[in-house]
Amino acid sequence: MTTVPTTTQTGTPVPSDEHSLTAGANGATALHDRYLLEKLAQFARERIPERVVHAKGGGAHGTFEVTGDVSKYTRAAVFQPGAVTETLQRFSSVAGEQGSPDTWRDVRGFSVKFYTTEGNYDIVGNNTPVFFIRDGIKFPDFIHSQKRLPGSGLRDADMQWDFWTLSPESAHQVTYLMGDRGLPRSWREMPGFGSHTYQWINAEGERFWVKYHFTSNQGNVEIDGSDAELIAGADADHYRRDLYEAIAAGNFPSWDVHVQVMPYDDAKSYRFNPFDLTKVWPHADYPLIKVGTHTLNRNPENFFAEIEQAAFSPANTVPGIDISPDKMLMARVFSYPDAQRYRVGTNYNQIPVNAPKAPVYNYSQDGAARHGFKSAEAPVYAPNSLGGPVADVAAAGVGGWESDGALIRTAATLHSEDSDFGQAGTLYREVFDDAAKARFLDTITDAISGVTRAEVKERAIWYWTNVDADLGAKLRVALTAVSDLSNSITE
Ligand code: HDE
Repeated sequence: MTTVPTTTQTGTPVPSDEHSLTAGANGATALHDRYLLEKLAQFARERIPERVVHAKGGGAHGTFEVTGDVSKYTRAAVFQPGAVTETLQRFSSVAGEQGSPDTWRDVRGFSVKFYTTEGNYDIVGNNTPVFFIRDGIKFPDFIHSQKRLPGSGLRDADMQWDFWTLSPESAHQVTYLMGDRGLPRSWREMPGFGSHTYQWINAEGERFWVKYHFTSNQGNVEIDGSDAELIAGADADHYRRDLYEAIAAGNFPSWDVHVQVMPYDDAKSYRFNPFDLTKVWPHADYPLIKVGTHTLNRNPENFFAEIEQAAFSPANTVPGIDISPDKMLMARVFSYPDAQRYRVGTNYNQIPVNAPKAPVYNYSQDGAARHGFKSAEAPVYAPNSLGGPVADVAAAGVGGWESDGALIRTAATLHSEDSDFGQAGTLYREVFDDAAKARFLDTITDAISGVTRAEVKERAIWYWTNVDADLGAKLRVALTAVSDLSNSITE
């Protein structure tokens, strides 16, 4: 094997990778050992801030192929019949840090970046179709309550349940989380959802509201709580390893991509607010329409470069797709690019994994670590009379929506079924079978028995009673049994 000499970052051969420069065998280390200095300084800067949420994850490259015809709903090139688009997908847990076990009960992130001919399109969703809150202003508080106490650095059932029960709109998502969906066997064996309502615009400018569903061709397989705990101890990287090994073995996981489509005008008079992220649209009202298949077929060559630095954002839309008046989504289109500028750096979109395959024409320039630049003749301002790029609303295909009224802060309910607990109750009663209901009761009993404040425990019983009266009654009995048991053990 021929070897090449080690060099400094600037390409100069270095004398040693093993011995520092010292004054004699036992003497002081020389400050002018610039390779030692460079090596240590570079090492100290190897980490970038971990994502404040969704820190632990893994991912792969893939291909999205359109097999259906949804061209009457959107003009987006990525969704036209026969289109094939390269993708990047990242899966993640929400609350745990970088090294946290994959099988802790949590919601899982499901982010897909489509490198389309019209620019990057990102769907940054989860493995559940709803979320804990419906207004982005609550997100930092929600996350604080799920992460760690500032003093002890420990996670804490009191603050988790205090927040959830004071935010009853969380009931639907907490029902998913504490149900079997909270513990998938692998990332390959779980579904994905765009979760929000998005907007599609067709070639005639007609608008529709859509929700994305990714159904796993590996099926939905879950594990129970005790297996999850064992795996968490034995192999913290269980999901990451499973995905990597499956792809390395040529066993490529895939998801069929579907949409629910709501005609634009239905939104005003629908039974509940269709932009409320705590609700699903019943399939009976808006059936799934198949768009195509997404397949993961290539592992990253370098985890840091391609997965850690991957920057997803719901703000990355393409012509024929727009956002909706979902307050969560409107907050997210600010938060993600902001997070990437801080976490990865101003020019994060020039890093190969984030760079679009479509050409970039605009007037932004400079900034830390910029390496792409335009020719010296290109104008640096707009408008200009030098033939520089010109913004074109027709090319952008922006959808938008009508709204009026004074600026207000409100939780006003405008639709007849805008309740917090209704769909959580339906999920518990109609989707969970008896065995799933029993596992659910065990899981919430276990989680709430960690609460120390009586007031919070009582509010948790109130919360689940609102979801389902029978469930609430069973929970009270189960919690009393747990506390009698622990009293008798401590006596
Ligand atoms: Fe996120 N979220 N989020 N989130 N989220 C981030 O972005 C945020 C929300 C989701 O694989 C952060 O790059 C706000 C809903 C995924 O790299 C941050 C709000 C859904 C990922 C952020 C939400 C998600 C993130 C952390 C409330 C599902 C991982 C660093 C308005 C529909 C993406 C980063 C990846 C990551 C903010 C709510 C999913 C801080 C403010 C709802 C899958 O920007």
